[in-house]
Amino acid sequence: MPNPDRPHVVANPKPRDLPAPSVEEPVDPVPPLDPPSDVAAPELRSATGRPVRAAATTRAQQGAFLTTATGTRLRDTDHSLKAGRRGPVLLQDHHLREKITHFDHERIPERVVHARGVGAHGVFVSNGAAAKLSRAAFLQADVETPVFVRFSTVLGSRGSADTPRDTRGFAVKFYTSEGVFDLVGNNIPVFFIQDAIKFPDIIHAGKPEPDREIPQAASAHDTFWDFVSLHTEAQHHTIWNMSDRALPASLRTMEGFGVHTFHLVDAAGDTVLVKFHWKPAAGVHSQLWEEAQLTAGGDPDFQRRDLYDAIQNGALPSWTFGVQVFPDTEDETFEGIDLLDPTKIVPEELAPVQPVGTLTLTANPTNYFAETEQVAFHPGHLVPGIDVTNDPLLQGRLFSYLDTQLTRLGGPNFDQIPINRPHADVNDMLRDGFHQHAVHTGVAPYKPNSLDGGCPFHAGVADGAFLEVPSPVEGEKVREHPASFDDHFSQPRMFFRSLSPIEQEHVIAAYTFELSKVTWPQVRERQLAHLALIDERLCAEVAAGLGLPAPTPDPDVEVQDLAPSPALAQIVPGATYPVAGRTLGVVADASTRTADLQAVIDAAQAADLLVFVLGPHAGVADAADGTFAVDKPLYQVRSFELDAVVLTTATTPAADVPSRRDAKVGSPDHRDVGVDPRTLLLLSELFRQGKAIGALPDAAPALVQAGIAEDDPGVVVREDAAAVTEQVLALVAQHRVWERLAPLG
Ligand code: HDE
Repeated sequence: MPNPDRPHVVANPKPRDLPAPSVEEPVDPVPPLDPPSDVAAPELRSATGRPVRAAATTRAQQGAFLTTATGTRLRDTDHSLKAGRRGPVLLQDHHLREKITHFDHERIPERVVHARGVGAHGVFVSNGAAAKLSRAAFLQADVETPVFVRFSTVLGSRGSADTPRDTRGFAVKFYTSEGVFDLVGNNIPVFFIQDAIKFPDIIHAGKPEPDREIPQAASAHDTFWDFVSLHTEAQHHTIWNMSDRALPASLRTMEGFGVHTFHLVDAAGDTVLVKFHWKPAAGVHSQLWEEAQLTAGGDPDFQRRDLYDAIQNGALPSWTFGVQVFPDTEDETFEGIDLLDPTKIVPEELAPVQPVGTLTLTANPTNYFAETEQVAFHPGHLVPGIDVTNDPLLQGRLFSYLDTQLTRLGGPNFDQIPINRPHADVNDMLRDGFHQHAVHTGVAPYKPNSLDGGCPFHAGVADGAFLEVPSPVEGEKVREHPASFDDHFSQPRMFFRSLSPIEQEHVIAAYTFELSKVTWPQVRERQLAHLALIDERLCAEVAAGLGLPAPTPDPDVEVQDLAPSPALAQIVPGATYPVAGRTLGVVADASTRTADLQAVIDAAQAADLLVFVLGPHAGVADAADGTFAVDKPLYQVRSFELDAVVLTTATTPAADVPSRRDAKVGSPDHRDVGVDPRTLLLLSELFRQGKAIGALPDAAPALVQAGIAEDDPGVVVREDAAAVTEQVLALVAQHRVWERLAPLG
């Protein structure tokens, strides 16, 4: 137990502000606890969009006593109703049957794609720059619009890990005064396919193979590569998926893209074409493949935890919303790029992203199922001032997202689920159906009518009606795409050649790893032929890793040498980013001085980092002159959880080392060096992952044993604990110590 007379150091992330539970089961009836302050719930609106004046918790369970679903109080939920203590259960036990029946139906079908997701509430504040382009009310200057955001992976099931190599969904629901606008985007600006009719094909190819249902949440398998190597329009998205973009370090460090081109329409009916972008304030940052793999095993919930923790601790994630703007010309191209082709980007150097507002995530959901699982996005949820284009991928999506909710959310009334309710009046003449929450009045849900006084009436443009862009349409019915969709390799080449050398190495490693998992040599060979078209070196390096000859590029395929786009590289030498919400480990043990430990914690917390004290065991541990609370014992912590570390001590082997209960202890030789082997493992992993390492002089022996020199890049050894921490934070601001990851030679 901690000695109250000795200094005691605690560095936990702020606890949720809930009353501490008692050890004994409480027996005095109390009403349900209020939710903690870091969460929010969908704003209280009626099923038809009107604000409801009631406390936010009105929707949650009420009263101190256990009841049936219909409010009858119950005296026992631990025993079924039996004919005698040892007798059979009676069919008349309505409580048992209600409880079990409801439980049997607790699960709904997970999303066919994007099943694994995490959501948060937030606010979007427009800066007004888009007001000249669009009449949408939420884009006018200084308008604040509540939003709900859901991030997701694409391929894995709902229980899969957060960190596979995959595209991430970035879906934003704006509850505007003119109805809901959903921007259902991804963290990669292009898509695998140009036409929605191919969506089942790419997803069937990417999902676990149907015979054995493996691999889970991974593209490194035969069917994925079979498809993308045959359907070559997938090559651009595939190279993005092989890049660091597919391994975001945190959901807070992802860019987002609307992918398709949209119309913006101003008050006069004039239109422009735009592409939507989200730029993270924290900068674009990714995990290394080693980290992603360790994370999937060590903490499959890593990214949702990171998002929740950041919001709970006030390091509020934020993004700038921006648009690339193009004239709405008849041919719908810009600088020769077909704006209807979702496998193409427009480089930012040709059309800069113009900021139009800021999104800030402010609260975690109160209930995962009610909000994150039941939220239903739909690219057809549009508001006046924003309209779709003829992008054939977007056109198919306009059908799909309504259709899928019928099965997933059990009927056509999913817009009435609290998280989906609009913040605008609804008078839609849609009636009945499963789970109808509205109690509609009147007798005439049809138009024209006179019996309900003619209500509802058509709105004119002056009343804020949605007006489709009146684009002329003509043509023969064909199952064909325009010739401009045919270039599948020039932009992948531009992408690869725009990356920094470190990112290029990661792309090479990713293709090599993934193709090494492909069992059919024919598929490897086919994909290598495409890499030859993208970039000779990329192809040669991957081929070498696979032990195959590098093919020569097919002379019949014309690939353009487009100018590189520096904006595509995410590693920008010298760039710094906010450190709020990043993680620091502080290693301490019985030789640590509490003042040093406290100084590290204070300096890091002053910069809003999450600080974890790493110690020899859980609970409270002894320091040289006091005690400290351990957040993560050495047997539990792993490098992927930390952005940097500061050692106040070299650590002597903890009490559990001799038992070798923890496999990380490794070989018995470690015992001879007098340093806990887990500290050495942590240091060597952090070092090779390019993370900052700080140490007080007492900790220097651990660096020596880990083979790290004091003058290695990103290593800080100093007397003053606060000064060490400051320097470490300056390194964290660069995301990583890139010198350590630069290709050798
Ligand atoms: Fe989706 N997609 N998608 N998709 N998509 C779904 O809708 C679909 C596409 C995206 O967090 C589904 O409610 C088709 C592109 C996100 O709830 C489904 C096509 C982009 C999410 C569906 C595409 C996306 C989805 C599954 C080809 C980026 C998760 C459950 C035309 C611009 C939203 C659901 C959330 C979800 C269909 C292509 C993004 C089946 C047919 C391109 C972020 O309706």
